[in-house]
Amino acid sequence: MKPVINEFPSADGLWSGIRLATDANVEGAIVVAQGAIRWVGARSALPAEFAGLKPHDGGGALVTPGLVDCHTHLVYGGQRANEFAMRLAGATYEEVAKAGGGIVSSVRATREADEDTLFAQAAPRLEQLLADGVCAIEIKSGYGLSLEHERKQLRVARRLGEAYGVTVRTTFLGAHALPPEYAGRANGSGDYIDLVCNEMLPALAAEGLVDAVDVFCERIAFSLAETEQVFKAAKALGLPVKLHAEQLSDMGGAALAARYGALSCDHIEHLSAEGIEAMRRSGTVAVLLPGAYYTLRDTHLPPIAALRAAGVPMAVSTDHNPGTSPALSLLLMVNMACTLFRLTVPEALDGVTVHAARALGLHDTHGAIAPGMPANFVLWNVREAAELAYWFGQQPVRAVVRQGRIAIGGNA
Ligand code: DI6
Ligand code: FE
Repeated sequence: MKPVINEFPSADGLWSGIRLATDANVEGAIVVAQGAIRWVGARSALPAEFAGLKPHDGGGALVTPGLVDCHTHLVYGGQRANEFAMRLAGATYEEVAKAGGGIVSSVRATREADEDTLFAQAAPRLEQLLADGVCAIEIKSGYGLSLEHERKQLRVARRLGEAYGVTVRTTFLGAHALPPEYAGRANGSGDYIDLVCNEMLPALAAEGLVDAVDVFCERIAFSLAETEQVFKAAKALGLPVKLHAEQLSDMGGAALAARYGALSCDHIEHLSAEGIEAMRRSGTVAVLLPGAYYTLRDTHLPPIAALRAAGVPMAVSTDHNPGTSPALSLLLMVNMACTLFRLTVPEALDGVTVHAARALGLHDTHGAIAPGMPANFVLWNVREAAELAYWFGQQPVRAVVRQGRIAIGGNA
């Protein structure tokens, strides 16, 4: 497939007729040179040396940093609308999983699809997310559950990044579920985790396919001890870790992850006070996933007030996946983080920019508009930042500058 990025015009020049979300009452200006932010501030303070650069008129748009979707399972085969129906009829997520549905049914469909098929299925989903101003995205494996099929997923993730000119961070989630061929074996779970740690992870890391390592630590997935085994293997390879922690129950996963300096703990509906304190000490980001909470019709809220009081940075993400969060709009997650989780608007917007970048270890290059950083920013057709959380189902993007190119709204 032909890369689309080559068709995007350069964003180099002087962007004016914009209002920076940080100071929306005055006209702002951004200077982009060789794809990076050269200068940003009030138009009235623009140094004369930049005044003659190629002009880009923002038409009064509000500007924020490019959004970062820091937790997705974007690459998989098939879809699972049938399980949605089962749950509507009363089945729980855990019951669906035990009945042979759940993650394992996506594993079947993912194994059956070849790389090009997976790419073709994931590409339109990525395009939907990009249309909301996403400039960096995490994509996890975890629907292959064997070396060959995890490799295939991660390769597709890398190819998507290259084709669309979007920053992709790959996360190896081999410890997502027990593959069917290990289920029912005497030491199936232990044997599979050995395979994950001793064969799959080292091989995929050597191929440059792994930016971070994640585990689904849960009653229906992997234990705390198994999680630690995977973390040790990641650390031995110098890879950062993150964790699906305390989504359905308090397993103590967040405290463990914090001990390993985790970039983030995600879901965390059942996070304890000890978990919060551990995350605070280690600087671990709390990733909130309102799409999964909503889809599962969960009622156990993550401990937002306590996280806020402790000063733990909170990110917000789609958790896009075929089972529990078939969400394709990060802005909708901003709305839901406010309405369902009671984040303030600034918290929710920080959650999809600066804190989301931190959750991926990308805070030096994403989540802010600052001199020296690659140019990733969004022009929005709104008057004030609160509108980004207020409207839902609307697509207010006017233009997107991604990696120094005008990826959307090229005539701006
Ligand atoms: N937690 C989730 O919400 C997803 N994975 C995970 O560990 C669900 C994945 C799925 O149901 O396919
Ligand atoms: Fe997830």
